[in-house]
Amino acid sequence: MLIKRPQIGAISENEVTPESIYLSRRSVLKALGIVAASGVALNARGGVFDDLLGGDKPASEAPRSPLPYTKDNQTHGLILTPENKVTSHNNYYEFGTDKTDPAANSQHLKTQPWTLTVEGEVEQPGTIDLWEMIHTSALEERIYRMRCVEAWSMVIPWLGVELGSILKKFKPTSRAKYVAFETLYDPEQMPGQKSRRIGGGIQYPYVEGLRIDEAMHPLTLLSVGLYGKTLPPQNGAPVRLVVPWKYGFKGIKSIVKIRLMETQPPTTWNLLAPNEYGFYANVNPNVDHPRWSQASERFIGPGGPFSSTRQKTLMFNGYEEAVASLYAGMDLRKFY
Ligand SMILES: Nc1nc2c(c(=O)[nH]1)N[C@H]1C(S)=C(S)[C@@H](COP(=O)(O)O)O[C@H]1N2
Ligand SMILES: [Mo]
Repeated sequence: MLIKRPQIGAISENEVTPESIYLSRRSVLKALGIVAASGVALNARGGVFDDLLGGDKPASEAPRSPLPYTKDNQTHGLILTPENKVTSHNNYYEFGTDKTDPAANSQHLKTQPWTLTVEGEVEQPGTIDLWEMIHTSALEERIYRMRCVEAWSMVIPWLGVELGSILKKFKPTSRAKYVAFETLYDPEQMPGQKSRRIGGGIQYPYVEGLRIDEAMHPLTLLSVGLYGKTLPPQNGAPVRLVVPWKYGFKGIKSIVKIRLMETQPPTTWNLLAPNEYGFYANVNPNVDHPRWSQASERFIGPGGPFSSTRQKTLMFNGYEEAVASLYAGMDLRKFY
């Protein structure tokens, strides 16, 4: 079996605190000699808690424009994570590995103009002028749960278009079995790509992938905004992927290239630690991460800057009815 049970001395489920979850993910990087131990304990802003939850106030913000969109009427009673938390507690290692680093370090990212290339197994490869797409598409709001593999979660009102509707325009061939995505590679703008210490030692550009049926699923969103406005840089401006039934790391940010492929593409976290992060990365409370439980999560919702609620993690992050059929007959412990 590929998934390891926690070993003696490892944290058990009921001992899991926000700090230990965070530190345990960082420890992969530490074991690889990438993150200095001293950097874990405290940061300049006053410690691990600040780091974990993000600042309460957003850092100096790049301008965001309001966008027209159709409201999501299927919120299923979800409580939204406040906008200031969505935009101040982030993972975007190109701008640093602490939760507050992306908001602090990404505000000057140049997002205009922006070209998205679509190539590979398509009859009509080409490019998308991203801002033209934003201004000419019927944008939808989608209120989705977001579950990070580190066992924290949010509920975010995204704006975007179904990825499938975009891909169809390029006419995928019958050989298109997978879709690969790539983030901008620009070390001059992204300090984490210049320095292994800042960027956590992952390989850049950040790459991700989906099976073609996952990419075509109506829940899969190419997102260009949140909370009614364009995306802030720290959340992946100007365009990122949102796949709500998968762990957050599948949601690749600031995408410049989409390639349809016959074979399964490599993915960033899987390249770094293949026994811990799989290609599928479907949210699954029954398949633990080798070093921590995935049965529950810390929901970052309304309330003070340090408040969060422990809740059960749902199969496929609550989207089981919509997506379980994609994995019929698959061993989800093997294909984690
Ligand atoms: N290019 C890039 N995309 C990325 C990441 C990253 O480090 N680089 N982090 C991923 C992880 S681990 C998560 S949980 C989500 C976080 O998205 P958010 O900051 O908008 O909540 O982005 C994902 N996309
Ligand atoms: Mo994540």
